Amino acid sequence: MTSPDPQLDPSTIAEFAEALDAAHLQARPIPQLTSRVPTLTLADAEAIQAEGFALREERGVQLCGWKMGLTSHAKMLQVGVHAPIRGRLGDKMRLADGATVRTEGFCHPRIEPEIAFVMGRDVREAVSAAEALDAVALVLPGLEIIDSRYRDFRFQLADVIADNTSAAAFVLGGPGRSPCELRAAGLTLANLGVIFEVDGQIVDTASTAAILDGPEHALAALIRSLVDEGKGLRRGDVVLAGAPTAAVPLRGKRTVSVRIEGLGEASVRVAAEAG
Ligand code: OOG
Ligand code: MG
Repeated sequence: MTSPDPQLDPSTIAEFAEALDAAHLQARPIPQLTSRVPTLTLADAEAIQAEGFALREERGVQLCGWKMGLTSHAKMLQVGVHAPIRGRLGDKMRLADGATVRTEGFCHPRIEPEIAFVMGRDVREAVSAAEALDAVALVLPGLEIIDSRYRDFRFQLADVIADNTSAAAFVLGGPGRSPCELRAAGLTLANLGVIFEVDGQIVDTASTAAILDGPEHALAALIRSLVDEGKGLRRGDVVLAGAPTAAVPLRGKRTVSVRIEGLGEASVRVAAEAG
């Protein structure tokens, strides 16, 4: 994933990062960047994502990890983009397990199940999936709220990368298990059952096998892409592996939860919208 240099000039990159940031702050979606610049490259998109996150950092947000997205066929089919992507997680995106979410602050929020990793040590070089898992302290059930800052939740690959892969909020549930504890319990990370429930009804089920060749491969792919750019993961970083099922719209729902075999569950409540 070594990116060539951006094609756009720095002022256009800054303008696009600010437009996406304003869409996020005002919960008002904007036209896709590729409708203005059809030749937007992935390097441009990465630069816009980095610059957009820097704007958040200026407001006091701290990077607390990374997310992989579009790592399952269910997700790729849902959004029509067929390549894994990588986005930044900020500490203010994290909600407590069981938190009540207000949907007014989002453009068109959706929610999806996630497998989350909490890193037990720094990783600064490319590793195999097994080695990546060795650096993990805890594997947790999670939920991610995604919110495209583009109209109609439609985008091409470069658009969604520029938009920090639709990252909006996430919840880590529990109790979770370390990779060792999972193995000792006879469970395989790459084949855990996932049950996704909305308002007490099962809306989807999956296996973690839906995520690449298993969630640890998403972690290893993330590490490779970071190391390519001279970055890495730090102890304590959170990594989301990508949803194994399609996402569902959050508005109008009351409760959403995920149960993952051997890991426990995560949930949110949804506040009724005023008016
Ligand atoms: C892109 C984000 C994808 C996942 O888990 O696959 C993602 C989107 O669906 O808007 O977070
Ligand atoms: Mg996700």
